[in-house]
Amino acid sequence: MEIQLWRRILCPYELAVRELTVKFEHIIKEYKLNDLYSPIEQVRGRVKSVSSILEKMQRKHIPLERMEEEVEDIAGIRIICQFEEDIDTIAALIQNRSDMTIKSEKNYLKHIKQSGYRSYHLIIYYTVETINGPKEIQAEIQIRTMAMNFWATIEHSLQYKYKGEMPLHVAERLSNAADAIIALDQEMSSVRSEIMDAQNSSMNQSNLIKDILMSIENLYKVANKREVEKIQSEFLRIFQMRDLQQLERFHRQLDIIAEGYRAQSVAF
Ligand code: 0O2
Repeated sequence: MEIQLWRRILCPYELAVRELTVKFEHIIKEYKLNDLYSPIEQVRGRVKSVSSILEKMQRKHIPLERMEEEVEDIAGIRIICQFEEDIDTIAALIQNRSDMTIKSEKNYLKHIKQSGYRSYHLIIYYTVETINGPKEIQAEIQIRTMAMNFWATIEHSLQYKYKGEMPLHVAERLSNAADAIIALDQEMSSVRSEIMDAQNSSMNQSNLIKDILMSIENLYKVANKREVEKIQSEFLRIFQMRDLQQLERFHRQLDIIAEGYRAQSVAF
C-alpha cells in the first residue's frame, strides 16, 4: 500500500488519539479543580506504527480489507493510576460516557498473562468528525497502575531485544519481578487512605497558598503599600510554621481586609 494511502487511513486514528488524550487529561483537571483525588495519574496515547500493524496482520492472518475491524489497537490510549482500586473507577467513568461505547474488555488482572503481564484493557468505539463526515473507529484503552506499567515497559523492551526468544533465566527474573509488583500494589493499596490523605492535604495547602498570594497581589492595587508589606511578612512568618489551620485563619483575615477596602471604594 502506498505511504500516502496509509497516511489517509491513519489520519482519523491520529485525531481520535489526540481527542481521547485531551478528554482524559481534562478529567484529571476536573478532579483537581474540585480539590478531589484523581483516579487518573497520567495519560498517554499513540497510533500504532505501520510496521506493527503489518506484523499483527501477518501474525493473525488478517486480510488488508479487514484491517480496521480486526486490528483493534490502531489507536491506543494508556491510562496510568496510582492504586489498583482506581482501575475500576476509571473503567466505570468510561462506561458512563456518552462519547465512548465499550465493545469488549480483557481483564489481565483477574487472568494474568503467562508472561506475568497485568493490565485492564477496553476496546471502545469512538466517533471522530472528518471532512467526509463522522467516522467510527476502534481504540484500545489500557488501564494499569504505575507499578504494572513499570513492569510492562521493561518486559516489552526485553521482548523486543530477544525477539520472542527470551532466555529462561531472564524470563524467570521477570516472573519474580511480576510477583514483586503484585506485592507492591497490594502494599500500596493497604496504605491507600493514608497516602490519599497526605496528597489531599498537600493539595489543599498549595491551593490555599495560591489563593493567599492572589489576595495579597489584589491588595497591592487598593491598599497602602506599607500595610501590604506588613501583611506579606506576616504571611512569610505563618508559612514557615507549616500549619494549615494558621494559614486558613490568615486567609480569612485577608478576606476581611479586602472586604473593607471594597466597602470603602463603594462608599466613595
Ligand atoms: P504495542 O507496541 O504495545 O502497540 P496480541 O497483540 O496478540 O498480544 P491482542 O489480542 O491484540 O494481543 O490484545 P492484547 O492481548 O489485549 O494485547 C494488546 C497490547 O497489550 C499489546 O500491544 C501490548 O501493549 C500489551 N500486552 C499484551 N500482552 C503483553 C505482555 O505480555 N507484555 C507486555 N509488556 N505487554 C503486553 P502490542 O500489539 O504488543 O504492541
